[in-house]
Amino acid sequence: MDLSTHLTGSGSAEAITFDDLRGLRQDFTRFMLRHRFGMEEVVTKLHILRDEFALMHETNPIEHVASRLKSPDSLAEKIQRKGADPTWESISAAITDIAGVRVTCSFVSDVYRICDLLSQQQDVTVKEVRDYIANPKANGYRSLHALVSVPVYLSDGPVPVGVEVQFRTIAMDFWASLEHKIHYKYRGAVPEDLQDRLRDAAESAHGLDAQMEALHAEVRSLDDQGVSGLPDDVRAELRGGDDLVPSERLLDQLRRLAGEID
Ligand code: 0O2
Repeated sequence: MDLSTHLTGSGSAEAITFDDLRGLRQDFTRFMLRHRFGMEEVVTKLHILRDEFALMHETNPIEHVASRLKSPDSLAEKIQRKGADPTWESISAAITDIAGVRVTCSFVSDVYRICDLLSQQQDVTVKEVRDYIANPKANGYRSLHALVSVPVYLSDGPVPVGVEVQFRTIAMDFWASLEHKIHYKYRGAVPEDLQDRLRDAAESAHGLDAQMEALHAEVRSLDDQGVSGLPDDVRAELRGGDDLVPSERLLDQLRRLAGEID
């Protein structure tokens, strides 16, 4: 598929016909549809994992799964910025997040665990992993990105489709959505002072993740030692229930517990 034949016809912009435009629109629809199907395949896989954890295990490492197809405007901007050749194949290769899935997890260890569980599936091919948790971006951005390919079975056979899966904790997601809003508000030219504060906030979010992970590990080891008799609501909260932010109530309960264990 070569976009340039549609875009320039016989070499000049004036040569575009309605048939060219119709063809281009059809090709674009087909192109985006494939990415939507690929995205839906990955979302289904993650929902299966989430539901299995929820029904069969006491903990659920997946908090939330969201997905989005890149908008035509955002896609056009990125094609231009990356200087991709005007063919569908080149665009697919250069723009890896046309189909995007975001998985929010409770703890950093869950982020890596769910990424592994998805990556190990037989029909998932991992093209690249970008670990912005181990190597955060200069602005403080943290997330684990897996660029995967999944087969989509169309009427004329299977086609591999690339999907970018972003795995993050709730704290990372909170930070990233705020940074995204600020970035757009200032159209990329974020004032230095705000950039510094965002970097500080990213470090605080990272600190919170580390604290939560440590608490979680401690409680798991208590469970492994067979310590019983914790009130149900405390167990639920410590096991990563609905409330993942360490509320005052949770901290009080922990203090109480610490006293009891001493
Ligand atoms: P949207 O609105 O989510 O679609 P790049 O060249 O940096 O634009 P690339 O090379 O495709 O992107 O890969 P990268 O760096 O892994 O980024 C892909 C996506 O990750 C971005 O898509 C964002 O969703 C997210 N991301 C990466 N860096 C940042 C960051 O610093 N802050 C935030 N908030 N998100 C980030 P888009 O197209 O930028 O945005």
